[in-house]
Amino acid sequence: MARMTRAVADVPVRPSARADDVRAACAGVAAGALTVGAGALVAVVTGPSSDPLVAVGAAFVDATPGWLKDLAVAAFGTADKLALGVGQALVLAALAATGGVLARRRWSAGAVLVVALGGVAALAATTRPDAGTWAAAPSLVGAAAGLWALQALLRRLPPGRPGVPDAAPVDAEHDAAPTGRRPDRRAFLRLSALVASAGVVATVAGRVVATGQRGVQNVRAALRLPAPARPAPAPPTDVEVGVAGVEPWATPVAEFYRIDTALVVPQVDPAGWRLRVHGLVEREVEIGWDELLASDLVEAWVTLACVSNPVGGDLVGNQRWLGLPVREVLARAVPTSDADMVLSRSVDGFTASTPLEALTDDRDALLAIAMDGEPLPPEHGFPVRMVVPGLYGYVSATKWVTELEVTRFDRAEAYWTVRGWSERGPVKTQSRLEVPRPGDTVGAGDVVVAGTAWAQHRGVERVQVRVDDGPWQEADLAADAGIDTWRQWRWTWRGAAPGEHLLAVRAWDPDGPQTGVPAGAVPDGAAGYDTVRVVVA
Ligand SMILES: Nc1nc2c(c(=O)[nH]1)N[C@H]1C(S)=C(S)[C@@H](COP(=O)(O)O)O[C@H]1N2
Ligand SMILES: [Mo]
Repeated sequence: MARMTRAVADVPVRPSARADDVRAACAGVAAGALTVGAGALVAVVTGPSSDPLVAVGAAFVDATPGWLKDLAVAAFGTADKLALGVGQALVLAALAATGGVLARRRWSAGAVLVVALGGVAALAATTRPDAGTWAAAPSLVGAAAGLWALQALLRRLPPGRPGVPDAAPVDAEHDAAPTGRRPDRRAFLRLSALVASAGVVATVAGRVVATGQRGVQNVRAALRLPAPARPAPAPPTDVEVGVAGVEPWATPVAEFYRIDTALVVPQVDPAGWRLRVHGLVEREVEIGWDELLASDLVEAWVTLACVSNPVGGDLVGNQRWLGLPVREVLARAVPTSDADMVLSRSVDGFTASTPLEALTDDRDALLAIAMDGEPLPPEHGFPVRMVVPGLYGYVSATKWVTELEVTRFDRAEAYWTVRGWSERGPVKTQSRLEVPRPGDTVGAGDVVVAGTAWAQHRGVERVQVRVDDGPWQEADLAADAGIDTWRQWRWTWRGAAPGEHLLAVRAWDPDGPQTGVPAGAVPDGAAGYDTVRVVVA
């Protein structure tokens, strides 16, 4: 017994003090969960973007340097929002645990941390582009609830623990005879778990109610779309090459890639939607939803691509869009002769810089209200978004759009330009090898190779395939549905010999073949040949 006491005394912090710290950390995490939950409940009244977690996350997204965001997209792809949420939860849990430990030693230290965090969240919420008058309320109420819970829990820390490390002589007896305190510990843990669960339930309930209540799902479901004044021509019947494993020519809406900075999908009621056109114009123009619906709408197939799409990647999709040509709204506003750019802005503060010319020439640049004959899904920009053939989404495809500022490239910068991406983003001519897939083993003899190529608003003229260091060979193109959409291709590899081979593909637009020089996505889109390594058995 004496030897044991000796051994324990060599440790600078008494085990009992350490156990108290662990409990205080638990109290901190539980109080943290309650903070978040209370915030989420208040946000039911004050709006989803005022939810402390959402507001801090959104501010973080906007403040993240471009390279880090690119890294996140590269690592997590379209799951980047989930990754952010998990990261946020871990950081918050660590801070909350620290707050608990601090507060046990010195209440004011823990309290300062809680108040500081609440203040940061309140600041983030009030500075969001769509912040309402009461945006700070969820964070402040949350912080108050957290303080209250933390104090209540720390008061119930099991007794008989002086607490401060080394403050008391080690009392092995004390730890060796816990029988009397066990119920206290249990009660404390039970209470902590209860507070934590209340926080989690409140968070989930708050989020669900907030989105459901403000949700535009019902409005969207009841909408009747007008018939297009100019319907899209039906795509040619042989627009697909008929090879299993090639992506469908028309991307199903449910599978259409989604990229945006919005942590909660903006819920925009069409009844209140307005588009304001201002800046370098002879007269400001405003147009509402009813007026938009009453206009002559046109329909067009357009392939939309993300600048972050890696070579061979799937951040690209083709759909039939219905909308009002942007040039008609601009024609009413009459841009002045010195204007060369339109900065479109969304409800949540995203901006894109589109060359004025791309919005006034004869291409189908649309204020789109539908894809695949249905109102836009909320995550794709309901009720109105832009779609501009030939340009990456980040400089053209503003979702939840409410503002067009006619301006100049030397006068204004868009969301991604500030973060290191090019101010202009014409889509690079690209081709993708979809069959066979990397690592596939194929039988010797004739092997079907197929995929998709795009060169929006220029048109895919040829596609060629190369095996190892052999010559480029001409692939067959599927039917042409216009220069704004992608085009499928196939090629039969005759007499494929056993062994490992590297297939490469390249597309041609009217200016020649796409570049084979590899480039990463930053600053203006990935380049290089898509290659696939296969084994011929
Ligand atoms: N409001 C808003 N619009 C936006 C974005 C955004 O972050 N916010 N991202 C753009 C980018 S980078 C792309 S690639 C397209 C993607 O459109 P989708 O999600 O409908 O496929 O939306 C564009 N429009
Ligand atoms: Mo994008």
